[in-house]
Amino acid sequence: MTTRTPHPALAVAPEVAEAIAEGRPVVALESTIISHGMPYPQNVTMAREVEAVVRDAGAVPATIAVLGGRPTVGLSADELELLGSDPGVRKVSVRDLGHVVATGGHGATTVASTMRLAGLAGIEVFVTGGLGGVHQGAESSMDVSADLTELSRTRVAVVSAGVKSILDIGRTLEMLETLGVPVVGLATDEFPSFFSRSSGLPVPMRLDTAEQVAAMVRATWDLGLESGVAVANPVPAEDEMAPADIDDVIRQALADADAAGVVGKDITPYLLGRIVELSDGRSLATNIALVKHNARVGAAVAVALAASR
Ligand code: PSU
Ligand code: MN
Repeated sequence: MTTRTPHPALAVAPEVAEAIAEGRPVVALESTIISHGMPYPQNVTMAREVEAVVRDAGAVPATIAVLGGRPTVGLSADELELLGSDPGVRKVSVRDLGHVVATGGHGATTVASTMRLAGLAGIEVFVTGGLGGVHQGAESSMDVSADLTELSRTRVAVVSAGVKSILDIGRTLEMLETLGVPVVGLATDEFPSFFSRSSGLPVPMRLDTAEQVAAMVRATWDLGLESGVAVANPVPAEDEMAPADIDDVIRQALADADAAGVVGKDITPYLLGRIVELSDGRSLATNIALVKHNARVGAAVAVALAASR
């Protein structure tokens, strides 16, 4: 495989651009998790620590956002601080990219838009916390995250801890199958539900090492398939929450969203914020731990992928 040149509309940090050009391992990181997924200041601390984890594992971190209308790959400490603290930062999925660029705004990118920008930069691996998916009640609301369609059309491997049960996990897996997205459990037979290692649903396929995942990703793309690969990496046992504890919190958060009439792009940020409040911060500790674990695994996949080029 040849190295790629980033799309000219992107501002790529020099360290990241150099690593991409030389085919060294790079890991993309999203910014909606910073701006709309966790409270300040823990969000900024998390963002910095996750970058450090990626570095320690031998890869270059590239957090992605839109800053002053410019899609930016690889952020400074000040830029992470801005994303974590400025209430004017918009939540930007794929459909919002042209608007935020043309109006010169700041945007925090979701899994979908981070994937797309990572792909345009030539980055093959992306680490996040949880994927968006099919919302509960989607059979009438039709609220299905663009994360799923993006996984079907952009060649980036995405390491997550599965999806939260704020979503309909079973329907999310069905939709991923329909879209032709490979979902591989890393050292697990069960698809993880973010806060917990279990969901009651099997993963469609399983691998046990980062090297095996890298080989599968390479094989997928060598066949000419255009899809991403969803790598489901369960939260470490010592950090997981008991399903009984988190289930009550999520049920309450969903009821509150319903009562408040929250819909559309606001629903996921609303639920994430409510879960932190209702769990007295317990869920936040688990969230941060699983993102760091994903960063270690994602960096290992990126290292193995770079070695296979
Ligand atoms: N799920 C989480 N944490 C998150 C998100 C989802 O557990 O931070 C964010 C991600 O950025 C994801 C987005 O891509 O929410 C999905 O939003 P929507 O459902 O509006 O597509
Ligand atoms: Mn939605």
